[in-house]
Amino acid sequence: MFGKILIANRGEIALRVLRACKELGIATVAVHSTADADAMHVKLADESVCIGPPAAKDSYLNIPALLAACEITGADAVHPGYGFLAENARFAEILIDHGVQFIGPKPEHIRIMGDKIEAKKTARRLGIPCVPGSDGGITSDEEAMRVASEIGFPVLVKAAAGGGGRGMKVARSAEELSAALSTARSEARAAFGDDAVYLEKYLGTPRHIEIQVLGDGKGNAVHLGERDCSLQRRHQKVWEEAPSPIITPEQRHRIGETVAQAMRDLKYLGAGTIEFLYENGEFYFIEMNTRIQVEHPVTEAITGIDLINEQIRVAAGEELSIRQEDVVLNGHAIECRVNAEHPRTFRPSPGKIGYWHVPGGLGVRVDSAVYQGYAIPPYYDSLVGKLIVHGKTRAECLMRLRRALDEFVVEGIETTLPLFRELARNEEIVRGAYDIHWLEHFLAEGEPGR
Ligand code: MV4
Repeated sequence: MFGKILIANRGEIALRVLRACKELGIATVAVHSTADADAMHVKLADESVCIGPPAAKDSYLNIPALLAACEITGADAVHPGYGFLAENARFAEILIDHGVQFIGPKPEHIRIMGDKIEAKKTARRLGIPCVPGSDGGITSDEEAMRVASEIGFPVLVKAAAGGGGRGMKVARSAEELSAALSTARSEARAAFGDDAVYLEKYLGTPRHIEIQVLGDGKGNAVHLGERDCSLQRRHQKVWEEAPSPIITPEQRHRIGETVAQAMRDLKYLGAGTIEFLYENGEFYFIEMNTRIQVEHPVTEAITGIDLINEQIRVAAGEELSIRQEDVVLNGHAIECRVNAEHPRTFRPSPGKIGYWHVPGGLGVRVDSAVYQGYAIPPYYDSLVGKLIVHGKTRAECLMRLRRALDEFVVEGIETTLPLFRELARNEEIVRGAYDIHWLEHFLAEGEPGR
């Protein structure tokens, strides 16, 4: 097992990793920018190293500074959290070349899944159902037209280097296809320096459902059920829940087994998420994330499995603590991402937190790295905390969520808490009747001029 782990991140996920390290008896190193000198992860770590100025590109993304911090402190592994360098295959390789373990998947798997065309080819080869579309990249208008007439309009042009909603263009008819291709291509070239694109059937009203997996890199892998992350705004998840209110145990078993077997065949190492769109009873693979995700606590709540602990242990060469037959899904969990933003306009609201009171009690977890009197810096994402609520049934979970939201007090900054108080009481949300467009429609309804 590792003796000392450097946590190459900040905020609540840095704390989450710290806690797992402490429970494993592993020493911790925090790194921070000059803007984060008084951040909670710095206070709670055994040691800390300042790695640069506020801008992430000069600090949390600064690979030479992180390598130096490993060298100075004698850390033998790095946990990247999510975001920043978590899905940078080159970073993983560089660490390994310097004798430092990367707590995450093998670099080759990070690289494959980072290229959405390669990811889809790999998924298809492994027997995972995919959205109908081109077999690889599209190299001409004629090829695009041929694929589109096979699958039918509307179609979606996606950038190979994209993901998370960047670099997509819909073509509703043959007339729109050529323009969609060239726009997607030039946007992708500008944004990613790579203009490779591919084509998919456009699904109109799907849900976003993702499966959590864990692998030991030696051919053992398990799935931990799904999360429904359909409630998003501008490709930012807002509310996530597990299990999905619309998936049957049979569907869960079938897609879960397919995905787990694929990860065994790949000899996947660490935590991963396979993202699907779900429409009319069918799952369609879109992307794979090779990192721990923000919403991992809902899976922890219903499985009782400590995902960060598993990530660390398998990275150190140990076996998974669980076999598939030991995985039992228990009750229902919902996570709300509480952001320092105006609850309707989503304008960022950094600044000093006044009164801070978090809810507690049975089935309530708050993952946060802020504290009363802490000034949220304007340089990073606006997440101030995640409220995760667990209950025996979805109804109990929703009741507990309403109670917990009413207990939560944050003064001094604006937060999205009022939005969650509305959502937790909304009749369609309570029924589980929502798709990937529901939240944006809901938010647009109160807007003037609509
Ligand atoms: C799609 C789609 C419809 N059809 N692919 C957006 C983010 C990226 N991960 C994939 N995305 C989508 N891919 C096909 N073939 C609709 C979306 C999409 C979306 C997906 C998940 C959650 C929210 C979304 C919001 C808008 C569009």
